[in-house]
Amino acid sequence: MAVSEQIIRTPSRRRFLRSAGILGGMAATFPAWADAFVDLDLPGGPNRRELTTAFPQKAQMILQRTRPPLLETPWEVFDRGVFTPNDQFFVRWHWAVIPEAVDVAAFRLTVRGHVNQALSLSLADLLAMPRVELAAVLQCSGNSRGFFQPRVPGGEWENGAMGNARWTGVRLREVLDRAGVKAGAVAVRSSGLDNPVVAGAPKFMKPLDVDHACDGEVMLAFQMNGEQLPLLNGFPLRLVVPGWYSDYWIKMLSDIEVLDAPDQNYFEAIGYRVADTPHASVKPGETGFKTVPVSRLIPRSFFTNVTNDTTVKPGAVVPIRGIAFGGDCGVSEVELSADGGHSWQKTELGRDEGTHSFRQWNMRITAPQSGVLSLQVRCANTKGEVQPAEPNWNGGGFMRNVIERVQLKVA
Ligand SMILES: Nc1nc2c(c(=O)[nH]1)N[C@H]1C(S)=C(S)[C@@H](COP(=O)(O)O)O[C@H]1N2
Ligand SMILES: [Mo]
Repeated sequence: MAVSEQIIRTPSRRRFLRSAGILGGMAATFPAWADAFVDLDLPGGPNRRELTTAFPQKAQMILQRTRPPLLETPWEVFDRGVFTPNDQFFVRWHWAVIPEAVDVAAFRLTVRGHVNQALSLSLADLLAMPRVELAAVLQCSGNSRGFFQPRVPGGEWENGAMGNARWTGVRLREVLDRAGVKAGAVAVRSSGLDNPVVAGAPKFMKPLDVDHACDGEVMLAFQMNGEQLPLLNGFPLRLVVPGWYSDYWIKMLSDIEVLDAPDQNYFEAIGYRVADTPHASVKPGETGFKTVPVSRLIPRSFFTNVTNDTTVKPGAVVPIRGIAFGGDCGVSEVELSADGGHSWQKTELGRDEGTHSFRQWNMRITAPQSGVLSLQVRCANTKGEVQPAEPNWNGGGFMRNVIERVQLKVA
């Protein structure tokens, strides 16, 4: 019980300022970011990244950028379980004006626009409403961008711009019902406490269709894995949009505007759009295609306990495991191929934590007597969508979901 007390009581504003103070002290602490380094093994490099513990409420993370912070989850974390710990959950912000502390007593969420009654809700108001909880994968649409060839600009992530958490909060639908959405409303646009660094630059915001916003799954979450949200993951409140890419999951959510016309802001009308083609794929240099906003997740699966650096003994029986997710629906099956994709064997699936969660998969494979053990893994979701054998390509580096491969040495 007492989530409300927990949120209101801890951390105190003073303690929070202290723990979050490092954000303000960035310039002063530079260049002492690194505790260690990691090699991301991306095509075309550069591959060396610093590992840092310099960010508040975060354990060791891969430093992709300092300001605004872009922190990737080290890959080993995904082998430890299907829930990604808060202190190693990835971080991505568009603009660098991010509050270093949020006063939970003064915090208000406004709900306005095409509604009968504009609202200004405190955290206590929200905490008094009925709660929902579900597990869901949060994945940046640019996750794995560093593998795009030819290379595209943007955060050169390996595969760690994703995570899975159990989210607790209140339904967006209930909040909208309180305000009373007027007839003719088409979209619900959310934004947070962060701001652009220069005047005239667009604030980060994203809309959902009214029907989607009211589907009963879209949630205003104040807890992640049973704890309050880390500041960098959106404390005190964030939107959770199960089955959709994370650009819709607005952090430090402070404003909800109901629109009576399609949203024309930059991040919907211009940014975060992809070709309306299979796998959002185009040819490098291609123009003139129709675009649509990045939206629902598509299936992916990964190896977590073996990499291209793994060596196995000749003839050994090797346990192979990983994680998968279905996208905007559940995982139907995860299959492994040890013969270049000619034949596929079903892996054993771990516990089902819910439609939108990571799911673990397991398999035992016998290594050959010499050479290499080449493996591929693919996920099919409950809609029958399967990962493609060929990587997609687009200029934004969005929506990669090609079948993953590893090559183990036998020696
Ligand atoms: N307020 C706010 N919310 C935001 C963003 C942002 O820049 N500002 N970035 C979005 C994008 S593109 C991603 S990938 C996720 C990252 O969430 P995380 O930092 O909790 O991993 O936040 C989303 N929500
Ligand atoms: Mo993102």
